[in-house]
Amino acid sequence: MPSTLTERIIKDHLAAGEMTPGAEIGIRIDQTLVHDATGQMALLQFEALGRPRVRTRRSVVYSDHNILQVTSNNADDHAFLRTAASRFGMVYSKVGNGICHQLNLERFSAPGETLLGADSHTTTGGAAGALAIGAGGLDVAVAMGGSPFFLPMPRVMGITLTGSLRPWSTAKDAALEILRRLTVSGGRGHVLEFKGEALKGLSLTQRAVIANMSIETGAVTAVFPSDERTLEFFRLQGREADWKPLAADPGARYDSELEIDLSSIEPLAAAPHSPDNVSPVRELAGARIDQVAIGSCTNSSFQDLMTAAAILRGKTCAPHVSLIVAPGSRQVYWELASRGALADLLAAGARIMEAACGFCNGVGQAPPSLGTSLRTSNRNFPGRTGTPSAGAYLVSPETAAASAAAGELTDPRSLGAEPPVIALPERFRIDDSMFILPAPAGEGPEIIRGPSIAPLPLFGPVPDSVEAPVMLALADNVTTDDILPAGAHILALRANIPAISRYIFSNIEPDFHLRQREAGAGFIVGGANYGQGSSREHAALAPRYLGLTGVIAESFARIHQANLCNFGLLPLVFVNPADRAWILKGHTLKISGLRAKLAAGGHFAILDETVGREFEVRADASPRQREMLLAGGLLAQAGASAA
Ligand code: MIC
Ligand code: SF4
Repeated sequence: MPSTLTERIIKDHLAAGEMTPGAEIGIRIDQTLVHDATGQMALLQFEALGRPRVRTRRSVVYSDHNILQVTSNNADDHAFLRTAASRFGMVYSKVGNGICHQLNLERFSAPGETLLGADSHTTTGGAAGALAIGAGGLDVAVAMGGSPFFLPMPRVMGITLTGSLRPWSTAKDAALEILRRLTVSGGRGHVLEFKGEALKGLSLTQRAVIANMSIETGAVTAVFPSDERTLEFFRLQGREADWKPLAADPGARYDSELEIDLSSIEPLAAAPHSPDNVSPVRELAGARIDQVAIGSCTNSSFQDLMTAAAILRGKTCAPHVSLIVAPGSRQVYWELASRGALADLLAAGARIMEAACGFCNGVGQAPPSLGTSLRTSNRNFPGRTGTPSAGAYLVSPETAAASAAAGELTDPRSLGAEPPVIALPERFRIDDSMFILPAPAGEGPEIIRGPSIAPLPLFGPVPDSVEAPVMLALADNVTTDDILPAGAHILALRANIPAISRYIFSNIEPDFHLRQREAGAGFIVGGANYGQGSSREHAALAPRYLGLTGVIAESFARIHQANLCNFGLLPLVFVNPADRAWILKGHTLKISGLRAKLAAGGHFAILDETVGREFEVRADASPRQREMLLAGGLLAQAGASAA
């Protein structure tokens, strides 16, 4: 049977299970990545699992998120990551080297390999023909130890691209068009596999923008074939030897199909507060803006920033607008500097940031209260900018640059018929000196544990009976930014669960943590696609630490569902979704004989004692995950002990 590219890579890496869509499979992982928001926990967990050294082909720890250093926490975290990485056999990427996904593409991506990253935008690696998947830190820790990564066998959505992008329409607009069509949940359970004649017209950098934002549709990941355009990028990186061609077999069958004519796409923007709230820029033109931020792992490549600089050359950023530019990597930074583009940006009044995530998840550059930010990043969830009352539009670098000069949301086509043409060098400047190689096996430094690193919390088994309140009843598409908000002050606590737990649901109810602690146990009621967005396992780990028992929802986002199971929190789905309407905040729910019910398949009734009515739920958990839940989570099941 002819295989899709997705099936081909999975087949090559299959370690457990059968490739039946929806059934749990285990796949072997070639490469992993973690960073300084997820890596502290992942490395503590790796240590607790008792593995002396990683068993992957390559594992990299990046410092790119937690960079503001307002207190000593960030630097303490980095010292921990650097020394633990060296000891455990991982490459460490220093602060200033760039954003993990951009760096992975530049230096480590490999067609046909699997990459598991403790970051949802690991999907970016699909641009180079890898099966690149985001997961919680604990799942990545397990994979670093050489064990398979488990996930439901994805369905494959074939997305055929036809035509070619018109002047001023970009890969970002194509990514937004996909979101407009699929919404933030339309990709759930699927790998988006790209094909079609139009691929010839898309560079790896453009493909990366689309692969990056595929996670916003809820997809497992996206994958592009590895072809001449892929080779072109590998040449620029001096890595021709890492390239190989890869494509789906002719006649491969897809579970569903979508066709997108690139020539029909015009400049688009996702308006506050969801990446699928997409409209043509021309319909939104004139909207007030206070800030323009160009960068993030979506749009911070050489081509993106050179284009923005060329648009801004000779222009000045509007007086009321703060213009921020953050290159994706040191390589991009260097190329911008050596070609005079940095000077153009400076002359236009841009504030040049370090090569890191920065503004993208509220680490600095928070816009003013009730302000509006125009960003080239991938998420505009409420509060994501670091300012709870601000809103953000997601746009291309072209739209961002045009708008910065005009002082309002502006269609870049107003700048003339042809956008700037960016010539590529023969080869980018290669300097890997900010990647620190690990110490040889058996050697390595003492692991530095500064005051920012708290011991790993371990939890007991699921109780046999629960009587607990509904703590919150929430809408559809709850994001992990809602559960644990973004922002530098919160991110600085990623290695300290007791401290970070104070911020759980804090944008919804500032004192939620006190109420949850007092209640001891509790449930969250949610709608469809609960836990969409980031991979942060803290959004499961910290609620569990506060005593939460489980979440009852219509459906869960893949990564968050796995994180809930990993930390022994029950992910329960309504058998009859209409029940959600009458189960209100403050009601008391009762489950008895829970352990036996979970062991028997996890389909049972819950009594709402407040209204005296029962409703049915099903544990959204594989048999492996139900065992894990019974044990109290993955670490408890593995008999892990904290350092
Ligand atoms: C994000 O973009 O939301 C983050 C910050 O990169 C997260 C990682 C995290 O919060 O730990 C992600 O995408 O997984
Ligand atoms: Fe960093 Fe933003 Fe990309 Fe997340 S989405 S990895 S915060 S740049």
